[in-house]
Amino acid sequence: MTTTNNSVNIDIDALVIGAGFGGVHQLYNLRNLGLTTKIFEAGSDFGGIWYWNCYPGARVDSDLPIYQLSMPQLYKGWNYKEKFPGWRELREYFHHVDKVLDLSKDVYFDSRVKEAVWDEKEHKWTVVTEDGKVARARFLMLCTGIGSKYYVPDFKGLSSFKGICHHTARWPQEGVDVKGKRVGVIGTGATGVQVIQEVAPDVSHLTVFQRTPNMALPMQQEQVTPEMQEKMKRDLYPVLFRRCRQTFGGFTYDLVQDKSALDVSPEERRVYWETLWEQGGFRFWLANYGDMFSNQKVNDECYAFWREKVRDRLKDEKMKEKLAPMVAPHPIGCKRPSLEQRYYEVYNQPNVTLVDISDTPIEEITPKGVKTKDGTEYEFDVLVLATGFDIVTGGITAIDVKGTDGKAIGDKWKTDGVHTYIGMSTATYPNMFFLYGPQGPTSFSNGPSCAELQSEWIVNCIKYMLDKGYTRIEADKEAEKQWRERVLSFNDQTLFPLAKSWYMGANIPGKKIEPLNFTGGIPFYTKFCNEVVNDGYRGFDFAK
Ligand code: NA7
Repeated sequence: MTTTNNSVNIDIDALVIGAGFGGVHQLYNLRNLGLTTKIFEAGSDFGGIWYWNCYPGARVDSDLPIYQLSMPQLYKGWNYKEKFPGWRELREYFHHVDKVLDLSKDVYFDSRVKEAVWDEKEHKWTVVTEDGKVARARFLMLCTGIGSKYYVPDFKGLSSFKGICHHTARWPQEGVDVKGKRVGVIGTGATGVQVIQEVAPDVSHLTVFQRTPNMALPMQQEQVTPEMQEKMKRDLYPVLFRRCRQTFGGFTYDLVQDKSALDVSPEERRVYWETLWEQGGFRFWLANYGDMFSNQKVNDECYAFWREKVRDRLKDEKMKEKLAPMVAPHPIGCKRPSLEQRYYEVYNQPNVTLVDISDTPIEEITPKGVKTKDGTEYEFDVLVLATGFDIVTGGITAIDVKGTDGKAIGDKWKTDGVHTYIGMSTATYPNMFFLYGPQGPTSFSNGPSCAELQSEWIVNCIKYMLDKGYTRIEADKEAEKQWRERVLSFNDQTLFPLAKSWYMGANIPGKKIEPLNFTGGIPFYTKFCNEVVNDGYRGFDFAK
């Protein structure tokens, strides 16, 4: 229920929603432009996704050092403990950012925005939170991230469950003791894989409900020392952060674009793939031959390699077929792979059951646990819903954002499909920008790389407006139509449409099936955005 909060009623230059990477970058840089800027953040602390996702095993899939902002004043005073840091470290990182950039004074926490309405007369947004805070602002920045709206399937009887049940994105901040408990996990996406491998050593029995096997890749986690990082900071960090702007996914490694996997001998391919496997992380995905994403034959070869590696680690023949089937359920790499550390060994444990719900779907949740269509009831003390998010668009459409025609953005995109101009702006919603959102290079990217480059573009655009005395900017309808066509045509040349994935909006019943990301990679995207600027912000209309 909405309560009023008359103590906060502000008139400012820019209102940022969200205090994750994108939000803090915006706050700092807009303030540096001389704009009065505030953040409304739904959580009680910084971190965005890392505030909410404190489930067992939550950690990032980007490797050292690139999962941080590239500002020297930040990285100089910061060292991670692990190559792939977990949620606790990431929260500490955000506290470091807060301290160095002096952010807290401009952030309202526990402030979930419910609506934003454009005022055409004043060229301003009025933004209201659930607890009644009001901000009037010239510019509105939606830094809501890709995973701020979690998704719970409409399971019959869910509320009847008598044990402990949480979605991973609403895991209690104080944690849940799973030691010696009977635990069920529904979902084997990136999150499910992390939970499963983390809790497996502690529970009395683990039951995994899998609909589609995750084509998980080896993380190759390492502990890292401050000495190692200090040395890298001197010699390498600037180069590595620059490199992130030059690669398809904003990582330090890149797809092989100059040849097909089929141009080289099977032996050369094998050697390359073994190297990627050993180096770990997303390399088998985003440093592979680029035509893995467009050529079915290449994709089949990649899958065969992956399947052999996984099957080698499993003892039971039935488990091999469930987790790494002979026939791939979808092209490898076209659903988000998880990075795993000991995931497959979990299924060699005698106290682990894998229920294939593509064969026997979940019928209902009962007071004791989960009942499947074949009548079996699995009993639990703890039930984990690792069922994902209304991803990429959900954080934006959850807010009742009304533009020049008074239509809510969610309704508009639902009917017409997602329309944006260069993934940062949309027609009829003037002076509103979003980053790390739809139709950008978002979901194949290292988060901070993508957020930073979009944030910088937006800040430069606002600087341009201030210099020219403009108070209004709006994306042109024809320009955004063309950008949508570009997004669709890039995607049509890939195998992504063949997978029922959240990249295509296919994980949420009723959501329009369409590519939510630009699949042309960061260098192409950046070049296009720069051309827009060089052509005097082609595709945008300005007014005073
Ligand atoms: P994902 O990748 O969307 O995974 C959700 C999982 O839940 C996936 O295994 C789904 O099976 C399963 N699921 C979804 N709905 C149901 C129903 N109704 N019944 C049974 N199982 C279901 O979300 P994650 O949280 O793992 O990852 C999200 C991303 O956020 C992550 O990749 C990062 O980039 C950030 P399916 O595969 O659809 O058959």
